[in-house]
Amino acid sequence: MKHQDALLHVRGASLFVDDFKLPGDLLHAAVLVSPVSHGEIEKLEIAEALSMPGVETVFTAEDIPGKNQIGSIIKDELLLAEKELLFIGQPVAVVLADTPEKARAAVKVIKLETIVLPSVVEPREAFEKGMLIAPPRTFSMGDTSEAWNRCDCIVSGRADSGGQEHLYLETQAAFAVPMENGCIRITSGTQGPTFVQRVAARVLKLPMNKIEVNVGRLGGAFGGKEDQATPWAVMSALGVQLTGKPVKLVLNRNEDMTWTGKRHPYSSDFKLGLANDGTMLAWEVTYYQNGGAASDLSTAILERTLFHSTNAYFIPNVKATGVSCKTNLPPNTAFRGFGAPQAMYVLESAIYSASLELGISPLDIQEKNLLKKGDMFPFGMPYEGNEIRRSWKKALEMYRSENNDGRIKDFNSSNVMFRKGISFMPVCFGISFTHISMNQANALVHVYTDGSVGISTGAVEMGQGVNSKIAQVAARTFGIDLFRIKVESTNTTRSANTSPTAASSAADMNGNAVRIACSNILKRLLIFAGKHLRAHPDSRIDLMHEKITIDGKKTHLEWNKLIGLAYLARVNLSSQAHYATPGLHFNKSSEKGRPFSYHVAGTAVTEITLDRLRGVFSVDSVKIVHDCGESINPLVDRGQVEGGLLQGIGWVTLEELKYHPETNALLSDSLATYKIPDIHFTPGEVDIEFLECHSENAGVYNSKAVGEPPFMYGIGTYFAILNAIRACDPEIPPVYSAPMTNEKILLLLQKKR
Ligand code: LUZ
Ligand code: MOS
Repeated sequence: MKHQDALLHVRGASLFVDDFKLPGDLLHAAVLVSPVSHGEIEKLEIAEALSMPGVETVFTAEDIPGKNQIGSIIKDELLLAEKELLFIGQPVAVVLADTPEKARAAVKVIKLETIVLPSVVEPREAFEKGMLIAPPRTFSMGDTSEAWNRCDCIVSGRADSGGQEHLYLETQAAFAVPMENGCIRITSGTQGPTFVQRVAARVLKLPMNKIEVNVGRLGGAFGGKEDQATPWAVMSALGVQLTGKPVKLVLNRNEDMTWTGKRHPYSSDFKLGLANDGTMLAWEVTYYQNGGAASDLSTAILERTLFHSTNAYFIPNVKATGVSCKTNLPPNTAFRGFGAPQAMYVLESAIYSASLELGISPLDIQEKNLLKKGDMFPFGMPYEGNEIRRSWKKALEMYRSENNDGRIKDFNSSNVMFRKGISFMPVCFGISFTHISMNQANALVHVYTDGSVGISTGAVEMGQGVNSKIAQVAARTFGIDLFRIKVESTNTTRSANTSPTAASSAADMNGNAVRIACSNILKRLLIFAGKHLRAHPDSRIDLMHEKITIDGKKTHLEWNKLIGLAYLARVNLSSQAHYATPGLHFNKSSEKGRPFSYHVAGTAVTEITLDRLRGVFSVDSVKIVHDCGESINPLVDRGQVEGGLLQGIGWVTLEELKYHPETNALLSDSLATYKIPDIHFTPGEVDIEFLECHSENAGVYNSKAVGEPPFMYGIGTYFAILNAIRACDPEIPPVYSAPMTNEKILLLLQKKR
């Protein structure tokens, strides 16, 4: 089955937030933000802006009727600044005017005078100054201090990884419309409609039932709209409350890139101890996370970093510490992988470093230490699958069967200008929100009298294809054709108290809720059909391919007819269902438990070619063996693997955030200066093989989550480049500082020893 929205997308007929036709009295919002990375408001004058043509009003923190607080896990973020300014892009005032241009023109004439204070933008500096978002946490297993004595080889070092701009095609956007009796309906480009509803209610001082949040679809999100779609939606709603008119707020690309948070940059210290044969014995790591100026989701992201500190490997003695550091950058936030890529990058750096020290290939160290069924993670959960080793074995067999080692060796010894490098990258990613209570979803299913079906869930369609999967689950559960199913918008009135569409788990959890709701209706229909057809009470009634069967034999009673008759007989044709992922628990004082319902694993083999004179490279091929469980939609899953891979390669190579050294203003604030992978950069070959797999604890209909895990295959490209550099000159010391840009490669190649 194709992605359900493909036709709409290619015709330009999909409706994104900015595409809706809105009433003529619509007001457009523009936001005045802090121009300094740290300071205080000395003077804020809005009189001139108010007198500009087309301006309806200007509002600031003083106009907020409820709480000026948008924080989720920790309540430490204001919607609009009061006195202190903590980052460039922090909202200060909102102008409402009859066009976006007039609103932005009025923003320019607001007088904002500030006192500039010293800023901190590096996490280690923040740590030394005691600027923390939360107390540090440590996950440990075994006894590292004792284990060092038994190691033949100990390597230590530092590994840094940079931030990443989400660059969703649709920028942050929302509009809000006044309804009867002080109620407000918000349309938001958010991954978390309930979160928008909750915060809007808090800021506007309304009960949640007076705020309805509707989400049609997002033009991409990647985590950037899990928390950070909220302020713009709440500002729109506040504008409605203050003016009684509809309000729309759409950030332009430059605003979005400069003002909103990104993937967390990390700076980490590692120490890895091994036996001479490459067996890893002890692992100590400290992650300094650059949290930005408010907590946002930083503590949850750091927690996932700790959960993935050993990636796909078993290490018996582990001590992993994470510190979330507060800096004067926009609050960093969720981004595909949610802290796990940062953890995996550090461990791969340590393995690479150890391989040089021991004189054995990284491949041999990796293979020797892959998790086996029953091996313990440092957080007290055993690894229950076998897909890590199976995917590795298959990837290695494919690689060896083509004599790639020989080919690359020949190439590197005969070619003057170019060197090839390869890498293997195993990935093991835990599925479930690490915050246990978030692992719930619900669905509301209506069967209409003409036999068509409408489905509402908490899942947000952001291009990833969750609606296609949900429609397939419904069609399969009922035993009817897919064309009958419509997946409705995500709406807090139809699906209440939902978790954000995140953690790769929306199809798993919402799909399961849909499965339960559909089977509730189906059970009633089958009882009715049995009576209607006067079937023997012991016979087995089913619905298959749109027809009722009795003991496997087709009858004349088909879906449309059945629904019409059931309605007349007053059978309930709707159901609401709830799903809570079973078996999850975690104790935050012992840092042990079972936080994940299962793991997704796979292995990527990356080959690159490096131009040793110019420092540029191309990714020739990436071959991936990936475990999707029993895929509901192989085409959609393949798209997720390809997209995740590319985004991961971009993170470790091209995508570099540059800030002004004095003002801390983002310099890479446009598509001219911030480069993400494009079609020319794409690997020559991307080969994806799905592992045959049957797992007990997997998602809906034994499928597996696919959104985030493939991102981390991209990390392999970094180490393939390091290998190609070594093939140019083995004396060049490796650096563990992502992204490995062309500029960095060139400087490394030119390094005088
Ligand atoms: N979001 C979240 C996530 O709130 N909790 C998580 O554990 C998570 N994991 C991955 C991506 N987003
Ligand atoms: Mo996410 S990083 O919003 O699953």
